[in-house]
Amino acid sequence: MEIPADRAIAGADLAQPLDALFVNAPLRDYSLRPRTSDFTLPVLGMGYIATYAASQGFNVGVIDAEALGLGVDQTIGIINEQSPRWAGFNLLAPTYEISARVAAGLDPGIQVMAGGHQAKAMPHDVLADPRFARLEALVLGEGETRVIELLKDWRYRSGLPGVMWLDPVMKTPQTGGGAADSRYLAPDIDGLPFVDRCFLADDPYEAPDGRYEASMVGARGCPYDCSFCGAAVSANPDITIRTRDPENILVEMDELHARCGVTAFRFVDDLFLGYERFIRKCMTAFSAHHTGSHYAWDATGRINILHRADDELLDELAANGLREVALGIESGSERLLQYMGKRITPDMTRAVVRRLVSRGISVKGYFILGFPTETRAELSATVRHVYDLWRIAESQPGSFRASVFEFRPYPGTPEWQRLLATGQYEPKQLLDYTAVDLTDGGLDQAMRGRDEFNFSVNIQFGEASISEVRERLVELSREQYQRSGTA
Ligand code: B12
Ligand code: SF4
Repeated sequence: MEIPADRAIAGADLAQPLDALFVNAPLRDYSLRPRTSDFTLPVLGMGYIATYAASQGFNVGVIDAEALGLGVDQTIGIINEQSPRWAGFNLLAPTYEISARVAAGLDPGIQVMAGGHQAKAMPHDVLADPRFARLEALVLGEGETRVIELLKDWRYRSGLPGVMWLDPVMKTPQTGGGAADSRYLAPDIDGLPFVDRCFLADDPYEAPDGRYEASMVGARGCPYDCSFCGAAVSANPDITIRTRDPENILVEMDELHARCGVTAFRFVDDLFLGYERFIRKCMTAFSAHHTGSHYAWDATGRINILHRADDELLDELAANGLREVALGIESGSERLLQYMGKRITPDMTRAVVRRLVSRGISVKGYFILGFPTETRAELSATVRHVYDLWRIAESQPGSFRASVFEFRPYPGTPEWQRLLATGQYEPKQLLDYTAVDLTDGGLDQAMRGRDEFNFSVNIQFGEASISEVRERLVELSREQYQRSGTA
């Protein structure tokens, strides 16, 4: 399907010359097999950058090729047609290849900048990739303030900390210096303008229940070190972990309500309900604003923290409108949880889920199947754990839903280092992500909604074979679909 540029590009004035287009690459080339899922979370990181750039007078736009289900050539065509000064990419490990193909197809007059998790995990590989020959700035970490400096005058990139490029003559990697100014590396998240939703493809969006919902970021960084996670503290040494002032969060919520009628919010942070002190501070502010009487909100949380929380705090969360908490449950095996560095046990999870759903707070649990060293018995324990949690939530005011993934390694994470240290794998093999069609060509309704999450490096990491792992994944996703109509 052809999408005209004015529908594909969000937020820019296309009648004027464009300073930058920020591009979220599609997970796969949707011209080959169309996208089957019709919902995706917004690209808030690029939304923040675009909003900040616009506030400084630049004409910028965002193309969310994932949300729009665009093909590679289509994405290239739209960018070239608009001919911006800069194209900016958010590189994630599984979308790197496609981002590189898009970058390679751009007209020579367009300068390229890139950021995101993969940029920071493998900067030298990105700089050496011939498809990124026009990469003038690789920005490690939070982009807002450094992107603005680049848009003003990129020749001063040498003064920007954490900005890398290839020396044009020597072809050696260079890194900008300058004082490690917190303005650049950790912008004041209470001082940044709220994300202008004109840059997002589908946010706020109308949920099936008729409510308008919007996604938000309440904190940056995570202090935990779960071995598989791209947000793990050891994979993000550049990030200063910080939370927004609850009052600042409330002002954004009220503004979204006033402007767009939003009454439900989703905090997509790595970890929002991650520290007891912050949760208490937030709940004091939310209670004072009677947030629960007019808004509902969803958030990420941590089982060990919620396990320690007393009943009063959980009651306060429920009263303040907490609708669903997303928890990394990962496995039903205590050994494997320890191996992942999760700092939780299956008993703890059962207790937390029981306490939350009995208060009307729903739980979305994330699980990983096929983890390195996982035995068949451990895989079965995880499947049993999911059934246990469904049972615990039966006839409670809150519900439980399971979101199940096949393990895949991300560069820079502790698990990536551990896999490479075994000597059995090459980085190239571990980066060979391919989409797996479990939708039966789009026919299997139960698997369609989560199609974008089904991709794999096709390596057996545990005792069970890949097909056994996928069978269990499909079984659990189907069962979840039967129970709630979503997977
Ligand atoms: C919301 C979310 C999504 C949303 C939106 C993704 C997006 N592209 O922004 C959706 C659901 C679409 C999504 C999908 C995927 N996600 Co996701 N997602 C997240 C989550 C939970 C929050 C992201 C967020 O909004 N952060 C807050 C903002 C402020 O930070 P940010 O996005 O990192 O952006 C800042 C910097 O990275 C940088 N930056 C970002 N873009 C750019 C661009 C330029 C040009 C520059 C210079 C800088 C720059 O500046 C931004 C502002 O400070 C993160 C967890 C996390 N730690 O970030 C995972 C995370 C980023 N996702 C991840 C993955 C793997 C994916 C998928 C590939 C896999 C999948 N299918 O699940 C797909 C990719 C599809 C796609 N092309 O978008 C991994 C990345 C791991 C890795 N090493 O690559 C993470 C870290 C999850 C994890 N814990 O492992 N995701
Ligand atoms: S899984 Fe959650 S708690 Fe663990 S490092 Fe990632 S974001 Fe933090």
